[in-house]
Amino acid sequence: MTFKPLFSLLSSAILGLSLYSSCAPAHSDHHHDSDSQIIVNNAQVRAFLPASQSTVGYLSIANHGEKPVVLTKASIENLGRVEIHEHTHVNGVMKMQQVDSLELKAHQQVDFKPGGYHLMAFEPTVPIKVGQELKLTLYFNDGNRVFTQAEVVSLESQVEQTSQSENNHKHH
Ligand SMILES: [Cu+2]
Repeated sequence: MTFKPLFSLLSSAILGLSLYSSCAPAHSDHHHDSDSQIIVNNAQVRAFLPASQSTVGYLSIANHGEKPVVLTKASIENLGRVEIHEHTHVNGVMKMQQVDSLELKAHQQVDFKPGGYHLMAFEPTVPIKVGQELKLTLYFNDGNRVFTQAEVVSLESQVEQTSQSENNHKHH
């Protein structure tokens, strides 16, 4: 029978394919395990306003994996301290508070945006300027780390982008 050799041929072809596909995504980081499927997009940090001790950062994180992941920490190049914050409504008043971790369920995406989750950054070690790209690292509780580049934007361009997306929402 030709079944056996055909089968082994087939399985080695499948093996070759899956090896190929696991290598195919262009990961800039080779430390994390190959089954990590966390995609970070649109990272931006606002330049510090005059006399301000803190600034804010936004991004979107998507977990394309089959398992939940827990974000525990973020860091940004040239910024001494970064916290993960959320906004909550307490008796009609919007407040923000630091969170220790943020779980993303399988196939869940979380957008950090005004009025929701956001990063707060403090203590710049060197002045940061509009147009710069700063390395942003996200740390997960399984030891996984994901890197992205965050663009430093001005308050003006951030407000513009935000009001644009709010306008888009109104038309939906
Ligand atoms: Cu905050």
